[in-house]
Amino acid sequence: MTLSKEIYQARRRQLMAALPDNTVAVIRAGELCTRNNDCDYEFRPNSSFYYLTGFSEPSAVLFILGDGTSHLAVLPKDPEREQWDGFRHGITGAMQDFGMDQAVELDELDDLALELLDGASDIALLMADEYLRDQALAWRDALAAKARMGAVAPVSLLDLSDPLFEMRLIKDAAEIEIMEKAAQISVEAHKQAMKSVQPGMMEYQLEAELNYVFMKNGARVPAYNNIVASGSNACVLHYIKNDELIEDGDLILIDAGGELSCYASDITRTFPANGKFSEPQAKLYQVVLDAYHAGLAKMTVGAAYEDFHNAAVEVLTQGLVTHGLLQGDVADLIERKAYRDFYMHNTGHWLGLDVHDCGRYKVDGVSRPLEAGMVVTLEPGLYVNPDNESVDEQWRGIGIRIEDDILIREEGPYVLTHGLAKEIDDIEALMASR
Ligand SMILES: [Mn+2]
Repeated sequence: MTLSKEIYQARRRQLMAALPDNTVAVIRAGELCTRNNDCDYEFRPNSSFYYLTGFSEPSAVLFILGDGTSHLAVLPKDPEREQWDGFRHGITGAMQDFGMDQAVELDELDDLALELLDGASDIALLMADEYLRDQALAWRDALAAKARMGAVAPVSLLDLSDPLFEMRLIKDAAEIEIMEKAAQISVEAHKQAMKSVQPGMMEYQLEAELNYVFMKNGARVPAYNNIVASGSNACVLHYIKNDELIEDGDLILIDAGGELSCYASDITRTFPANGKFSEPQAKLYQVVLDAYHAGLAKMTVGAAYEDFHNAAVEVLTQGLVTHGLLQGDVADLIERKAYRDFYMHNTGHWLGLDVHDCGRYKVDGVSRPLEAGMVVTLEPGLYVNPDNESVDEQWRGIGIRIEDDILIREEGPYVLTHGLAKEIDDIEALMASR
């Protein structure tokens, strides 16, 4: 799915309107990365660059002037390289198909930069891009060295992260449509995993079912490394080895989402390998599910970002006390963060072009209010370390997380990842239909 070039042009103008007058913004696509010898990883453009251009060839560098006028340095057309590596848009394509006012070949990058930056007050860039920071200073120095010939060097570097990330944080209708498609592809992948799991499989064999459904439906790559964790592997939060045997009686935690047009989806489900939750598994699962529902109720316009996390923590802590994993007064245990032994991550994050998307969580030191158009994950969990001897043996090694992607709307939260079982009965019924 691609958006019209007018959408990208409007984004570039909107960004520049948020920066001081006489600023030139520079942002780059990123470089191809070697996997081994002469094999590269598949290229995936920098999310912010892609957000402003829709252009996904490596090495490209974008300059935007104050009025939104846009210049792109691109890989040249090269029949021989294209024979080996594939199509390039070249300068003509960059202008015609991507709405650039001017495009040049990459070997003219420095000339273009010096022409555009001469007389600009500031250079705005993503300050975290160390390489570009150095390059921008070199351009500044080159202009300063030509001062007697009339060149005027920019006086400062500005970080464009804040205005750009605030734009990316609020999704427009076109983005939401893509994100719901990505979410629904991932829903199908998780259904397929629940239907195909059998004790005796390797975790990566179950992972293959996810990748098959992602790709078959247009999500060429996962948005992040698939987590397929059986048994106590689920207690390792970023378990990606996925190379152990799935055993009868295990719970399986899958955290996986497809990427569509560079937009991420992010779903976690936890289900029994043999299709039926054991009693202790079901008890803790229900606590996490109740925390999910308590969190979802707080995902309304105007609620503070931290509210849904706090609501989930309260339910989780209460559940840990009810089942004897923690002892004491719930409010006091929350105050002392005693739940951290069993719940060590936050209950969500922004979602968009990056799975952990950009945007501030606090503004002026306080948790910011949720706004329509934000997409947030909701992902409470409980993880009982297999070596935790402070709890009864029946709980040890149980790891559970339930995660959906939530669009904040005026009329209330909308679950983009709708249609995927999470109630115990629904999961067992889906698995019984195998
Ligand atoms: Mn997540």
